[in-house]
Amino acid sequence: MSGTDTLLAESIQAISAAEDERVLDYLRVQYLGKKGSFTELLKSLGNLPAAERPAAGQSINRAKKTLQNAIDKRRSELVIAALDDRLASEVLDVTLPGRRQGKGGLHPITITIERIKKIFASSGYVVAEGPEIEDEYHNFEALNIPAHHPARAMHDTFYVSPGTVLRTHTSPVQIHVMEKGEAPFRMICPGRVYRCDSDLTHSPMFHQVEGLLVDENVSMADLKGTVEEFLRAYFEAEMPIRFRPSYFPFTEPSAEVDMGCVHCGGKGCRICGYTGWLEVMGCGMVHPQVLTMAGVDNEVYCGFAFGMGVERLAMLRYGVSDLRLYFDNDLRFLRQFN
Ligand code: 2NM
Repeated sequence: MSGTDTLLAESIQAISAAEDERVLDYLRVQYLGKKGSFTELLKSLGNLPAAERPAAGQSINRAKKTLQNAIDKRRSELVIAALDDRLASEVLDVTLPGRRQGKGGLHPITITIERIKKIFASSGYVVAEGPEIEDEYHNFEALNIPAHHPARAMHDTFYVSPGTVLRTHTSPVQIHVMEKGEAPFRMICPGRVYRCDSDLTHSPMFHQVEGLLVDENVSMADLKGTVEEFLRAYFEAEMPIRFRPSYFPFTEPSAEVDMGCVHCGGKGCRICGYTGWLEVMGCGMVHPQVLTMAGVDNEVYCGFAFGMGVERLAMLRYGVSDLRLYFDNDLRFLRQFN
């Protein structure tokens, strides 16, 4: 075997064993570069007898071409192998489900207020809102609750400063509307109210919806029909209802509305205190004094009003057993309403 053949065999062997492009480039320079083995071989042609030089020269050039082809082939093998490695390590399964943005939802108290608003809106009631910080006049005096009246103590008021309170009910909103507008009125007032009272069944902040209708010849029968219709719509069922005489300074007469116990169906259980009835709202005919103070002529107009606790109504409808669940913001609880 000639020197050229030996060098070609050796170099081909080395090229096919090259494990990356860097090594391959190094070998190319070693064999074919300006000072490479094949170049040296060509330079040594001069040592041969003149007659042998053309054949030897051709043989070396053929070997160089063969080697260059081997280098090109090895290079493309390495490029493909590198690409296969990347494809294997950076594999992405496009059929996997995406990571979705979690969807928010409304709080059950908000859902309940919206439902109540919708029911009354269908009877022409407008929604009125007002400030949570009120003057004592609108929270008390205008509602026929004078200073030193026991009803003030009853309300466990939070005082912001002398003469200014956190509203203990949403009735002051109705007083504002009557003061500014002209009868007749038909409104519901949802919102936060505050009472210094906190235990298993009372939260210092809770939500109320109060309703007020003022017109000519409004009767207690209108009030009873309105309350009955509302509870039927709200609970989506025919509910047994009873009116029980009660007292509020701002209504006369006044009544407490009871509903057949949703838990025991009226048989009597722990929930209803073994009476078969649950208290769901208070109501009455607006006291003529309240109308007069708000600038409504009580010789022409009269009206009824009612008030209910949203948390309590939501508990009854959704079967929530603990008032505090509404304020914990535990997503496991909140998600059940959406
Ligand atoms: C209740 C019960 C009875 C009431 C009265 C008024 C106003 F402003 F017209 F005088 N608003 N709301 C009222 C009456 C509220 O809640 C238990």
